[in-house]
Amino acid sequence: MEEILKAIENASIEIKKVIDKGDTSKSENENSTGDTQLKLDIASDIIIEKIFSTIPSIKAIVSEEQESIVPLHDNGEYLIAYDPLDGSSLVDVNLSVGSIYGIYKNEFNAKNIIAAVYVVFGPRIEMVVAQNNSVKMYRLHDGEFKFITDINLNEKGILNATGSTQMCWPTHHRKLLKEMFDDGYYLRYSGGMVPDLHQILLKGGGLFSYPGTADKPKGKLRQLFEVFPFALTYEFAGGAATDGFKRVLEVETTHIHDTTPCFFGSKDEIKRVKEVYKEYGK
Ligand code: FBP
Repeated sequence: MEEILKAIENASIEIKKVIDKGDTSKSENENSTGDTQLKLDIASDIIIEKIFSTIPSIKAIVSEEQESIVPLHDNGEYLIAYDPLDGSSLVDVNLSVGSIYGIYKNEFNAKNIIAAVYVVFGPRIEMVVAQNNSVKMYRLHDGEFKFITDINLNEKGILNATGSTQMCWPTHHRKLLKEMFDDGYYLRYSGGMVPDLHQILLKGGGLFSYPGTADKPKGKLRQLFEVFPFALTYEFAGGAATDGFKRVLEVETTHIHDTTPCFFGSKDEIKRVKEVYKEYGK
């Protein structure tokens, strides 16, 4: 695992150069979800694949930007699903973006995720590692990632970040959010999953949600590359993650690009989501 973390650190240093100097225009390709890929997405993907292909303990990888699983080393122990540059369209407006990695054993599914890493590219570059029931944050200083702090969520927070557009929210989601704002929650949403979830983790708690919507009944965020890694991170930090009804880490995967509705937060907010969804959701 140490060599994987080192590989992610090295890839992040390279990706930062691409963000700083890179071309933020669209490429001519679409990814498997039908999004037009930015040249930045492709460049970041190439950096990660090149570095991972040198690590013997990695058996196979799958990128959000690619169609299928790429086998690497037959005798490797780990499978890695990653989103090379989540929220890349925000680079153009100089908001934070991030990379997300889910580390699995045996098969790419929720049952088999054993560790997760994300890297935030903001005014600072920070890497958060969830493994062995703990969540640790590192920051890049003078070319090296240095340990900064353990991350632990409070039982309840004050931030509320929710995706999609209100026009497409189901009625029960609208009700949940209205009640939370009436209770004093602060709206905090940049449109980048990594910085939005990072903020909630570092400020002690709250709720991030991307529900099933009228236009995307199964949500937008992808299970293997985005949702499962953050679910593990939130659980290890003392919070929780649900699809509205059950733990996110009990959601079944039938295809590598499957999506799921998802809610991440401190325990109190997740309990609240489940109560509302149980009563009104389907
Ligand atoms: P991409 O994979 O297309 O970048 O989408 C992921 C994402 O940008 C997340 O980072 C973010 O939480 C979500 O989409 C925002 O979606 P919306 O604009 O619908 O709220």
